[in-house]
Amino acid sequence: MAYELIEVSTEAGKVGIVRLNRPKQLNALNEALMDELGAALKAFDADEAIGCMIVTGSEKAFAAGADIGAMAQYSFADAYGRDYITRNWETIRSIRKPVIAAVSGFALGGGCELAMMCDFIIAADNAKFGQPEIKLGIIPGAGGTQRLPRAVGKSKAMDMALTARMMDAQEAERAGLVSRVVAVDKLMEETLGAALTICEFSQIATMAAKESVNRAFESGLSDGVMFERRLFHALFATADQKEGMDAFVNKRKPSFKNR
Ligand code: CO8
Repeated sequence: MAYELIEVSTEAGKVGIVRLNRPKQLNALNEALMDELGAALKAFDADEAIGCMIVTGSEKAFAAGADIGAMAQYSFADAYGRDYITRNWETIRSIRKPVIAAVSGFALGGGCELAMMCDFIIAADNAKFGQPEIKLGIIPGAGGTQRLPRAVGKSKAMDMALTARMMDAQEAERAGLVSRVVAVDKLMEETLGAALTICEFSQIATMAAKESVNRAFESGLSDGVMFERRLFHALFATADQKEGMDAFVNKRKPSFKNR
């Protein structure tokens, strides 16, 4: 598929990279871009050689939100009845391999929500996160009122959703929204390092780890722990578990085959 609004590349044949590419609109997210993003991530997910994906933007903007110009004249019938805007936003949640958001600059509204739909966020020191939808007479529509409180707690999430203030990278790290903050010129190097590390492990195990951590947000503790236990048990049926433990016992580097 030829892409117009994203750039797609790979690193070392193992890491799939999607760069949002609407620079004049600060990577505002429209239907066509979300279709392309979903298609690219699904293609990487289906490619056995790819072990991890990165979604990133430009230095100035990861994404400044859903495309306000496109939405401005939508009616309720367009938004709800015809499912404009929301139709293709959840594709990223169906991706089974790890997806890292590398965020530089603005991650606002749908941009912040997109970053939160990734498995973890590595932020450049110039990153700014926010849910400013209230200024437009709407509220977040892609998980901002749900994933943000789970990440940073009710008080900060309310503060951001109700006052529209932005959170800088340092505050986002303190609050638990992002896993690391790095200098802006080191963002891709650091994120690729994390992605390549993930690629060294068994894909089956990394998918199971992702699925199990995500389950923590969908279930009570006992159910979540039982879900984890079952996946843990299941991994003893893989060749990669034998390989990983044999390599440790024999003091050698493991070579996982995703089997
Ligand atoms: N949509 C469309 N165009 C945008 C957007 C956007 N979200 N953000 C910026 N742009 C455009 C500007 O219109 C401008 O275009 P032009 O040059 O043609 O005038 C260009 O990008 C550059 O923007 P600025 O001149 O404003 O740049 P500044 O550096 O002065 O400001 C800001 C940068 C602070 C990011 C500012 O552009 C801004 O506030 N943008 C809007 C942020 C916002 O409100 N985001 C939330 C949008 S609503 C949303 O995301 C709802 C998500 C629901 C998803 C539901 C799916 C399930």
